[in-house]
Amino acid sequence: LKPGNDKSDFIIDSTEIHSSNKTKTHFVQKPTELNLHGLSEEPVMLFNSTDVRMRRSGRLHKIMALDVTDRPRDPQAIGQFGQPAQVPRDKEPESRRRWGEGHFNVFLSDQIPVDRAIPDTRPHSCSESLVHDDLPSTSVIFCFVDEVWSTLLRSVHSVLNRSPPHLLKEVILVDDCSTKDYLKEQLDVYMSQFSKVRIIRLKERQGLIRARIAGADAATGEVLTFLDSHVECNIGWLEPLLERVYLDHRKVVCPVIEVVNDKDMSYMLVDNFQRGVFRWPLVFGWNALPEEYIRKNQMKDSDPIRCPVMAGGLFSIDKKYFYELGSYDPGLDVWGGENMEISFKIWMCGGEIEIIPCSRVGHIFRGDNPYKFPKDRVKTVERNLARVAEVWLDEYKEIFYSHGYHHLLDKSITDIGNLTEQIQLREKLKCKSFKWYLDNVYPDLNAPLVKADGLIFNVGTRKCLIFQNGILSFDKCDLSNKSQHFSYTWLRLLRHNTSCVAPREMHVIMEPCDNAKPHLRWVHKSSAVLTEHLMMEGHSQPMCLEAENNSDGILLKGCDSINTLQKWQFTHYYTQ
Ligand code: UD2
Ligand code: MN
Repeated sequence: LKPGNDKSDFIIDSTEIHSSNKTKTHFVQKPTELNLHGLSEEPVMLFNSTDVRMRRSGRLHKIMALDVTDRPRDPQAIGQFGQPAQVPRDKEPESRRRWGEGHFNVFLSDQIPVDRAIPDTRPHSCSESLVHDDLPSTSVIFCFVDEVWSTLLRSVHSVLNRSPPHLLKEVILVDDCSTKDYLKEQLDVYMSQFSKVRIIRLKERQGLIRARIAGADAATGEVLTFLDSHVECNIGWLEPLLERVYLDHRKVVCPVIEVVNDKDMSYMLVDNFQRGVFRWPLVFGWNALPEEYIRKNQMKDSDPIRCPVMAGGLFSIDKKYFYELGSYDPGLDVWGGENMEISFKIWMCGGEIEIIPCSRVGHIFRGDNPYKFPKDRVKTVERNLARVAEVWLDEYKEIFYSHGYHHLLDKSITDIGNLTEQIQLREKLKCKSFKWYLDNVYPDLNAPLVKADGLIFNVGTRKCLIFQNGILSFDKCDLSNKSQHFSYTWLRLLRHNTSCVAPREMHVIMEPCDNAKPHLRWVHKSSAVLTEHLMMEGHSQPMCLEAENNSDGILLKGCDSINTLQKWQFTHYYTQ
């Protein structure tokens, strides 16, 4: 995660978090009186939702704006009320030196009270929202490896101080085999003052995915709430999440992730109406709901926002449902991709993902991972993503591989491990197709199945390519003739049904298509000079397909940018 140049522009890998320049001018509001009186008998549809299946019908009350830090012990402390903290001049070298301990301003974090107050950034209407009085309890699970002491403590305190006690079953700290001494005995001693906090220690480094599974296995609450170990839960954060799970156990809900600034540790609110999406190749990102959509649906800033994918770190899920879904793919290592996996799984197998604007949690976005990857970082993440693509993306996985991941198709380079169980799980759960997901959950993603298709027209001969009786040749163009239909795939194959155009000495033949075979790849439309050519990929001497003028044959010749016999056009192009 890489912070951008200024507060308003955070880049997370190619992910943007939009955050407003201004920190809110009014800070913590007085907590609304613990309001258990405004009970209503009417089962009101909450959060403007039209799609909830009521499970139970407890009584309703206002969200407990519980915040024992509202009147902090030390109002003058640095960073208090979520305000920006400043490193004194003479401490700058120390602050710089300690940056690497967490890839954020560890020096400042250590100065700021572990139970500081932060501004209540919820939309105004949230204080009026109602929740049921028989919500399920939750186990909050923090997985960590080598987390900075003060941020880990601040995360835990924010949960203990701002969660209604009867809803907080326990806080589980899963230590993913940290190497730091202070995370051992010292942490045990510190946490022993809180009866709800339990520490689980993994004997070997498992990575955050298997660490979360270990935490879930140990949890006794009805709902699992996963959090990163460098967060600050805001006022009233928990009830709106649990309310949604209560209304429908297949809703998986995320708080709005706000920004705890990595440089000055200020608490910054983010723009409304942001939803989690992905871009190719499965890169998580934020995307603002279109104004038009907000207007048409008369959305309030407190309404849940349906998300094609979740960011990954912070969410609540019904515990039984988590296991029904087969938890996470335990074959995912260390970090990355599990957010895609669980998101596709949830939507395609009958659930939903929402961001709940009345629930807000600050998170420190860090420019780098402050822990070591047991194996190469890039390779680990790529491998995780390939597992997800293989299990969930159906024919669309080609789009993923085409975005810089061709090498993952070569089994001799990357072993992505066994996927049998994951594939069986998908069958057992009778999950829908990725096409269904695209059509219904993320219709605005541009995901054509091929780059181009139709006839392949040769500019020089004005004829079209035809594959008939096992022979590739030319004929008069005829769109109704299926033998003239080809597609240019994401992996750059020239495909006709299951056969693909392949070079054979100075000619071409048709071979069974195989995405892992580089010799079947043709470069088309991606070179400035050879605009309409079909050039063999990966040759030092550029070789292009050329129509033989007299014989209707096809040759492989040295590329020539002006020779029209080497220029080819498909009927339809779906990408530039
Ligand atoms: C985001 C998610 C994160 C996770 C990740 C993709 C948010 C705010 N964060 O990246 O939760 O979904 O994308 O995988 O949505 N950890 C371990 N063992 C490890 C590595 C990490 O326990 O081997 C812990 C780590 O200490 C932290 C949590 O897992 O508490 C998430 O790691 P991160 O903060 O480095 O991930 P982040 O926020 O960059
Ligand atoms: Mn994080």
